[in-house]
Amino acid sequence: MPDNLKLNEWVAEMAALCAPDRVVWLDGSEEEKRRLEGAAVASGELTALDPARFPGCFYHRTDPRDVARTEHLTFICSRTQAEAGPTNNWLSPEDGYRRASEIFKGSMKGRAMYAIPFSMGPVGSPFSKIGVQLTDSIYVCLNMRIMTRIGDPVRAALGPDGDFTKCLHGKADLSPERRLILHFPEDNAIWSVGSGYGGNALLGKKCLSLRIASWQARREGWLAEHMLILGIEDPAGKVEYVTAAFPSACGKTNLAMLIPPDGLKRKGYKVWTVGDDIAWLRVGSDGRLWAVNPEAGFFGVAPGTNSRSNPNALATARRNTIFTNVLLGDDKTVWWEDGEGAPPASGTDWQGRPWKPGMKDADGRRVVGAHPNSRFTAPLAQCPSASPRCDDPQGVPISAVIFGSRRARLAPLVYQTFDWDHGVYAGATVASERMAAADGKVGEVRRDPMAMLPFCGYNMADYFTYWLQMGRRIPSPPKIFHVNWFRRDEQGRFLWPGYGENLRVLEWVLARCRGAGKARQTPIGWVPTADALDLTGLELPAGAMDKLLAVDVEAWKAEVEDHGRFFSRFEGRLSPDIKRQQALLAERLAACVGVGK
Ligand code: GTP
Ligand code: SPV
Ligand code: MN
Repeated sequence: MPDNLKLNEWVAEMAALCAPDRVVWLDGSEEEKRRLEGAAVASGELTALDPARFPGCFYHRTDPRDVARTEHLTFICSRTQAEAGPTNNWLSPEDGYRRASEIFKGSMKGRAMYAIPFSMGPVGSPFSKIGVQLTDSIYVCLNMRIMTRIGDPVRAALGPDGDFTKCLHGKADLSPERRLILHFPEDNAIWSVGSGYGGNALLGKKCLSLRIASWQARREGWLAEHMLILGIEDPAGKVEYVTAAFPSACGKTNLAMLIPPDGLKRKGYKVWTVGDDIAWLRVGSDGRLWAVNPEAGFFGVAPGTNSRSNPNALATARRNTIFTNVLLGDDKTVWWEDGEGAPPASGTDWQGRPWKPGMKDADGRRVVGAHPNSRFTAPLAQCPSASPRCDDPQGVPISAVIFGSRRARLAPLVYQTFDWDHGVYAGATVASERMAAADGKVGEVRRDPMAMLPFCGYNMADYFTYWLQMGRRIPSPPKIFHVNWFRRDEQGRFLWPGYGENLRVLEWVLARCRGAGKARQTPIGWVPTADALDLTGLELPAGAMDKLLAVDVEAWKAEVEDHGRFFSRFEGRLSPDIKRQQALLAERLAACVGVGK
């Protein structure tokens, strides 16, 4: 192995701080995997599942106070606060290092510190980024092994003087009072302490591939986004790719693994999964936008995953998978709400308490077995719809970029924006009901621009400006759309069946990219005409399609005012082109009082 002086010095320095018994370098081998699994089972960190029904699978429970990303404890430690912007928490680098050092100090005494060299993107690709994560958690090691490419090949690719993101992680005492997730973009470093939950602890994921990468991307001329990537193959064998940005727990994994609905089967579509959470986008030599998934696995939401909603996810997570905070059956199976089949007769819930089906709490409410944000970690290669292009260092060319969110009202099922700048505006004004993926009030609507509010590593006003500039740099830019699978009727029921049926919307999206697909012009963009989507075999209640495609002008006027309130947070830093888009939208709405409903 080539000696990387900078790496060795840094590891020595971090080991001096955390004081582990020993430092163990991960090589990425199968033998090493088995050794780590054995050690984790022996210590109780992991439980091996029934090998007949869940071969190679393990169960893990995090501390009940540590089951989601903690955004209020997540900081961008740029030199100036202005660089982090009003939507990020900020600490000066000095304060960040000092406060975290106090928690890290001596925290690994008596235990091992593992060093994980990992590559985001195929090993050795010029577009990939290398990180080295130090951690005292075997659970983290085994998850990183699934989610990223790790070990000796990465260390070899790093070479004697290659650059890498310095990622320090420690569990400490897991108390929220002593938890910090810190990003030092100028130092290319991440320090995370006091959490063992995925998004806080698997530092290759949100910390590196979005917060640090978005910062690097702006300097290097590309984009790091919270997006799925999928390919749609038509019967002639032509595959077109789209990316979609939806906030956490709003349907990326599901859309990325979509199975064509019965009514469209006759058309012979195939859907290929390239990624379900993160896309790195670059302008290709052909002038199009190209997307790479830097990850190698899925860290997917378990509840709601069943053979009707997402059979591909279920098949992917049948072996070699780590289940976190789901229900553990006494028969060494796992189960979750809206999962597959009947729950086990008895088990342990996500809080470590005995559980039986149908249990009620003191107030008569059903006690759930799995936490709403419980997850499975599974290798992408096991997905039946995994694209053969997943490891292609160039990635795949993108025809459409889709923004989406959970909105009970307002946003129609789908609309196409008029041009790139309008598309950026639609992305910048995404709002969604909060889900359980992060601590906070579930159901509350908040602005989540480009689904990146918790993940943009720099000032969001600059991020909008950068998106606008990118549009000028892509000779053949993708078209930009907005979707909403979550519109509800007066009784609060979903108007759209969603899941596989979403292919009907993607079909229209791709038709629009080719200059086909019927649409009417509305103030907010191009909306499908009532007969534009192929609804063969789909029984919708009478009037549902009209409600799904309605544009309520008065409600949109109020929405634009709210855009203004959100943008006012950015004061003098907001691009005039964003303000222009807002004025244009307001004008279009004003010009059509009462119409367009
Ligand atoms: P992160 O991994 O947190 O970034 O989330 P994600 O965007 O990948 O979310 P995921 O696909 O796991 O979806 C989370 C929840 O949305 C699950 O409860 C799904 O059942 C539900 N969901 C996904 N797609 C649809 C849909 O088309 N319609 C409806 N009604 N629900 C959906
Ligand atoms: C999300 O919350 O958007 C996730 C899960 O994809 S985590 O990795 O925890 O961020
Ligand atoms: Mn995500």
